[in-house]
Amino acid sequence: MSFHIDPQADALIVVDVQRDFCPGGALPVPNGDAVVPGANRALAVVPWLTVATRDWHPPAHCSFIPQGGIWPVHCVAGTPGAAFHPDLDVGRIRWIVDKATTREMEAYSGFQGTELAARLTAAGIRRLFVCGLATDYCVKATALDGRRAGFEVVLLTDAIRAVEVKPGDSEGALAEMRAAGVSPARSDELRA
Ligand code: VGL
Ligand code: ZN
Repeated sequence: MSFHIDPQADALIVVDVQRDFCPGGALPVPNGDAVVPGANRALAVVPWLTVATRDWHPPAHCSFIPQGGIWPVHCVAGTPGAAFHPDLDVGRIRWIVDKATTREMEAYSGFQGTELAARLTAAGIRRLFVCGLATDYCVKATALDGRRAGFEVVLLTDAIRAVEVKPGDSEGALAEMRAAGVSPARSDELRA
């Protein structure tokens, strides 16, 4: 199947492709860097609205273990670990959306506590292609919120990887997204 990109109505959302979520980082997603080729392929095809979200935490964020949270310290704003993966084609990214930027608020979704939905709607966007990290956290939350905000959502299944804290989390996340009307595609099925 191929997906013809409508420059006026389609947006790409690249979720949290940051060093800390890749091998060698503070909260590595197994094979996290494997999402980069597919993300770059999609970035090369979507001509206008390409968005990258960043997990962008203050140093004592509530999700961190020292603060009583469940995650190792990761993606602290402005640190090398919060930078995009060095191979991500950042030159093609039009908007950067930072999330979970205050100490007391966790946000897995790129829509939570941001202007993303309003900005996409104002730009006339109707369909979102979503890829990135991690399938079972920020990708899932972003895709589901995209549906709730009224967008058609297509998941680039070759360009996502899961944390899989518990075995089955990845499958569960895919099932939840499917049930919410998120449809699957591969990055090489996108056509200009
Ligand atoms: C994420 C755990 C904590 C993600 C962010 O991007 O999926 N996961 N913070
Ligand atoms: Zn985080």
